[in-house]
This record gives sequence, structure tokens and C-alpha cells, in this order.
Amino acid sequence: MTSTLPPSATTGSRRLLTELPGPRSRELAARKAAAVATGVGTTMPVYAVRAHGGVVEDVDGNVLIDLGSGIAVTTVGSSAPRVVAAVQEQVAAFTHTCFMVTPYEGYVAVAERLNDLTPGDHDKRSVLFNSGAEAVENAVKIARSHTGRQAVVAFDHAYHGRTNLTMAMTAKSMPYKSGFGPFASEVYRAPLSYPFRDGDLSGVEAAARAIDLIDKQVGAANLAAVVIEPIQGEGGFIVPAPGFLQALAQWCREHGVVFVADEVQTGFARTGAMFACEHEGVVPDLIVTAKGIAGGLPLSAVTGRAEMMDSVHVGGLGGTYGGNPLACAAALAVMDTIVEEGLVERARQVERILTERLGRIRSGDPRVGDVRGRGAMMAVELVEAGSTTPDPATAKAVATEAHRNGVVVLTCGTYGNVLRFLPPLAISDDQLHEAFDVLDAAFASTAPA
Ligand code: PLZ
Repeated sequence: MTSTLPPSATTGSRRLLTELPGPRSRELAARKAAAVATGVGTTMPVYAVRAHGGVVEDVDGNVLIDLGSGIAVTTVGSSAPRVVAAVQEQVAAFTHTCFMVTPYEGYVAVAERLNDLTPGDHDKRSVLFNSGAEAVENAVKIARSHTGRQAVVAFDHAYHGRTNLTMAMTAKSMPYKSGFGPFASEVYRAPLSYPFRDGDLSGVEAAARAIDLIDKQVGAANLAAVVIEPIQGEGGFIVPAPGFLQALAQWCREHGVVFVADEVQTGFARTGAMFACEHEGVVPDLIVTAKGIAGGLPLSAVTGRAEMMDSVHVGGLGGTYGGNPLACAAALAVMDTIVEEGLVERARQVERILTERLGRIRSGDPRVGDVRGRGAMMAVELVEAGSTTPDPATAKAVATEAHRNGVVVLTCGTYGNVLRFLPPLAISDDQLHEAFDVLDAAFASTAPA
């Protein structure tokens, strides 16, 4: 296939040579339908051949502006130069020995960097896995081992993965859970702080509401862990009201419950801080990371208090591929890139541009009920004008229009009515503005007459 690649784009902006999807993408979509299980969905059936900076190039020679980062993964950019160099060097040296058989420095170095970069200056340990879901599962294993308790609390609208335990922790039935039960036991759900839908409830009041339910329906004495996304991802980019996370973490501390931050989507500069917990001054006991950690190579981690992490017996944590050397080389290059290129600050600049552009859309369009998020993790929640009734049809229509015009955007939310924006931090201001010009037009063309 490499011999028939279209020429690489020379400029950074969109280039539409065919309709989207183009003829070669349509051919591949037909092959996918015949070869790939139907259960794997596709947001935008445009087949990629290259991605770099803020763009994705397709098999038909089209260049799309990327506001998705492969679901918040390529935060440093796809094929970021340091990552490419580090992985090339590692792949030629060795691809795998298994850290549990003959270990290697890359894994240890990633653990050291994670212990250093994550919130809190207490003594920490880390353990590496492959996917976000796998790391969440292991955080629960560690919390159970440390506390000798079984129950786990997750929240309304939560997303933690597709494995059996993480399906139980994930809130939304369709498409993640429907038909796949029975689910893991001892998982309980508490109400979140959702400012757009909570009326005047403050963060502290929302925490009291959640704690009351946890206390009465689970009981602290049975509770191993509270697991929460500091800003919810798939559930709708919900930023809890100030004080909510603090109050929950405080209650956990008082009752010996392990407070676990799932920063799979929010971690590594995405929200304008290295980790989203920092915005609220919260120090989690365990922090789960993945996605942005390794620029697209599969890697995830649990990092946390040494006494909790080390409560597990030798051999109790692991996996054949966890902390694969290529992924570790990539992760070290990602962390260098974030620091050396000032990407935390870049995420804040992206937030300013997105806030301004989304604010403009909101002021002219009553379907935009809420603009929210932090850094390069922003969203709009679409509603029926003048209400809070979810409007998934508009989210879908705007996304489809953007896709047709060469901008990769994703939807999310329990009600499917949230358009989310997750550009790689390697995107240029011009590319962002061009993408939002397309979105302006998409909102205008889908507005009711
Ligand atoms: N925790 C907070 O966002 C993954 C899922 C896409 P994995 N989110 C994207 C899909 O439809 O499968 C995610 C997340 C949070 C955990 C996960 C799970 O991470 O690497 O997909 O297992």
C-alpha cells in the first residue's frame, strides 16, 4: 500500500481533492464491511495515510484538520519528531523482552517520570499497562488489596472502558454495555456535579449529595475506592463545580477510601495543566493515565502512594506487553516534548481561541446551551432552544457537515448532544481558525429556518 500513497501535503491547511469520503476511502469502507466485525464503529469513514501537526491526510490525497487527536491521544501531534526518533531507535534495538522476564531501563524511566510529574510530592510507585481500561482495572485491584474492601464507586455519566469491570463502572448502556452483561459486582454509582443540569447546586453541595448516597447505600467500611474523571470525557466533557472533587477527596481521606483519578482522557497537558486534578488542587491517591502518555503507542499506567501500590504481592500485577519498550521510548519522548515545547501553556492558548470562537457561536445560536471544558478539551452542549432538553440531532448534523468539509470532530455525552474539540497541541492557530470557520458554517447551515 505504501507504494500508492498520494503525495504528502506541503501546506498545513485543508486540501479537499474529492468529496469526503473519496473513492479510495469508499473502496476501503467496502473491504472493512466485508472483513471487520460490525461492532467496531467509525466516526468518519475517511482512511488515513499520514498525520502530523494539526492534520490527517487520507488515501485520496485530502487533508483534514484534526480536532479529535484520535480521541485525545496525539496531544503532542501525530508522528511528533521526538517520538518518531525515539521509537525508531528502540525498534532497531529490541522490540520486546517482557518486563517481567528480562527488564529494561525504559520502563523504569517512565515510572520515575510519572512519579515525578503527577500531583503530590509523596513517595510514589508506578506500574504500566496497555490500555486505559486495563489500567483502571488494576487501580481497582490495588485499592482492594490495600484496603481489604471490595466496593467501588463510579459516577453518573462516567466512562472507564469496555472490559468487564470497566463496563460495570461505565454509565452509558448503549453502545458500551447493552447485551454484554452480567457485569462485575460491587460497583455502585453516585450522582456527579453537572453544573449545566444541577441548577444552583454548588460543588460542595453536589459532593454532599454523592457522599450521602455512598454512605447510606454502600458504607465507607465496605468501600475500597472512589473512581472519578476530574473532567468527564465520553460522558460529555462535564467539569464539576469548584469544590466537588476536593470535598470527595477529603471524605475519602477521612474514611480510608482510595481516591482514584481517571486521567486517561485529561492527562498530559490536555487541559492546560499537566493533570486536570491540579486545577482543583486535588492530590489523588492513585492516578490512572493512558492516551496522551505515549503519542499513540499503546501505554497506560497507575501511579500512586507507595504504601498503596506496594500492598500487592509480587506477581500480582503485570501482563505480557505492559510497558512495552517501544511505548516506553515514545512516552519518554512525549514527556520531553511537553516540557521542552511548553505544551501546557499551548493548551491554555488553545483554550483562549476555542473559548472565543465557541462563545461567538453560542451568542448567535440558541441551540448552544453550554460551552465548557479546559485547555484543548472543550465542548458545546446542544439543546432545544431555550431549554435544557438534549438535541443530539443538531450535534450529529453539525458534525456531519464538518466532516464533509474536512474537519475531524467528535460527539460525546450521555445524550449524544455534545460536540467536543480535542485538537493536538501541535496544531497552528491558523489551522484552528480555519476549522472553526468550517464549524461556523456548519452551525449556520443546520440552523432551523
Ligand atoms: N477512562 C476517562 O476516556 C477511553 C473510548 C473510546 P482505553 N475513552 C475513549 C471508545 O469508544 O472505546 C477512556 C477514557 C477514560 C478510560 C478509558 C478507556 O481507555 O484505552 O480505550 O481502554
